Amino acid sequence: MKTTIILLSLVGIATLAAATPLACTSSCVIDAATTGYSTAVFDVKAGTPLVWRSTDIGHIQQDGVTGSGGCLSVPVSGGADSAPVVLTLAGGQLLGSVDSAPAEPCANAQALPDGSFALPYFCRIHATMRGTLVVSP
Ligand SMILES: [Cu+2]
Repeated sequence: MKTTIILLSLVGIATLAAATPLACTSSCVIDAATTGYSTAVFDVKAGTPLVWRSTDIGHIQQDGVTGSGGCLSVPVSGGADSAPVVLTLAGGQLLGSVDSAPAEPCANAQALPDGSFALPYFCRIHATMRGTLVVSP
């Protein structure tokens, strides 16, 4: 009984640690393939450049869960890296800039209690490819 409780406690700690990874602060890359993104939730520090890297064919990352428009539309050619994307926090909202273009508000972002923002995104070509960026201050 005691062993079971200890094991369950350890599993709980491991789960918590996995759910709160440190935010990426340099060389931030998300692999993109028709089978999906390399990580469903990617934590990135605001202001840190981020790229998608295709491991197979071309993809177009778009913020939101469907449709077009928003703060990000990021094409990547097969086997290449996308242009750098920078997400910033200003005026209580999340802003996105692709390839040094003027930053656009991310209307699809959701503010989290800790001051971070969660931004869902998907591939416009392959609708089953979905992920979420968590941008921390
Ligand atoms: Cu795709």
